[in-house]
Amino acid sequence: MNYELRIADVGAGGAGVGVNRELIAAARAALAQLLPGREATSFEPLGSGHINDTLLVTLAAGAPRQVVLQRLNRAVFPEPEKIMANLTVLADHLAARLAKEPLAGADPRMVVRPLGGSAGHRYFRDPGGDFWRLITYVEDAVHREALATPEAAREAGRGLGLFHRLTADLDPARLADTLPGFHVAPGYLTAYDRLLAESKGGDDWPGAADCRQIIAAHRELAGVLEEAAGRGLLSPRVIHGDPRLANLLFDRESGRAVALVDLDTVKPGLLHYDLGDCLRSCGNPVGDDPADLNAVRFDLEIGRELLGGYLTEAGSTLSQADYDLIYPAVRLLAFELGLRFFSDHLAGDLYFKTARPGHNLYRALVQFRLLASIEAQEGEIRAIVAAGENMSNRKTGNNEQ
Ligand code: GN1
Repeated sequence: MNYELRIADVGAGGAGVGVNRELIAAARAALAQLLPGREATSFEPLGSGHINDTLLVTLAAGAPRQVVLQRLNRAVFPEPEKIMANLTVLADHLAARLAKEPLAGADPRMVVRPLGGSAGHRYFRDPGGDFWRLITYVEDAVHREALATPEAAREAGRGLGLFHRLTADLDPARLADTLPGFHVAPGYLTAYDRLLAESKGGDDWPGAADCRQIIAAHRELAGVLEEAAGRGLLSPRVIHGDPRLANLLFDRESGRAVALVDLDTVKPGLLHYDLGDCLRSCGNPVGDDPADLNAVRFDLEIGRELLGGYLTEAGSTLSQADYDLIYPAVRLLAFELGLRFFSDHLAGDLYFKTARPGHNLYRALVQFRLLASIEAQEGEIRAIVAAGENMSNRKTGNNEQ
């Protein structure tokens, strides 16, 4: 099955040891369908996604010179047509907003569009049933392994805030739910319970008992956002769904936030899943897959700057309940991702790509360390949120709350 191919095995330009020739050949065939007549000079692996296979394609001549070609993981995204429709709705909306306020701090490169094919058919299904699509490559932009300076952390937050602010007037009902159940945390708990009952053996590995114990102690946390939504405190908005550090792009020269990429999970959802995930991911300076588990922690300085940057863009769209739920959301998102990794370990590593046996178990332990660090600093994180709320209210003149 094609999903066993690892993008990391693919050499730039299709040459060299470890080249995954099958992927390159399939990519060439897809490109010929999507951009007939355009020759590719190289295919290079792009990004560090755990789900899709992503290639940066350089074309021999003409414009654009570089495009992103992706083979979607059909086990995760069984209805790719919905994703393509969402991408177009989002790109059109962002382009219209940017045209209305060209000087508002947003970069035109944030509009990532489906390319190739003809309208309505901007994808290609290969003979094996895999789904390929082409999208805009965001030029002169880089992603960061870590947020090493306060400015970088602020920009990361501003990037997500911009996305939320500019989509605040896009009716979420215009977007399809590309991945039902995604980021509905109680569902992950139900799936976990089922896997544990079926027990395929992954629950006796070193570290697995710790995971089970942590999950047992946090069961009540899973419902925190859905319950708030049930009480009418939160309502669906347009969310990105995966605003981890690797999906934020910064201008190569100025370091300003340029775009949020990996838009397959854009859908109607609760904003706090985004904000919690961004804080969780960016706030851990050693990343989601560090060499040393003991180095994992939530960094308050990054959290403060990131939230500050976020609020400069999106603060005016937040209610009192939104602010109150920021700390629970950061805590939840570290827990949720740990639960998802551990569940995939129990299932036999079916969902997230892995580099070695036990990889998903290790990733789960990383998130649970992060969870512990977040909980140990609850008072400090709540104080950062309160300070951000005051600052934002002062700026918008909203002092009643
Ligand atoms: C997956 O595709 P990628 O690697 O950006 C996952 C996210 C997780 C992330 C953890 C559709 O994202 O939810 O937070 O791995 N995406 C999906 O690294 O499940």
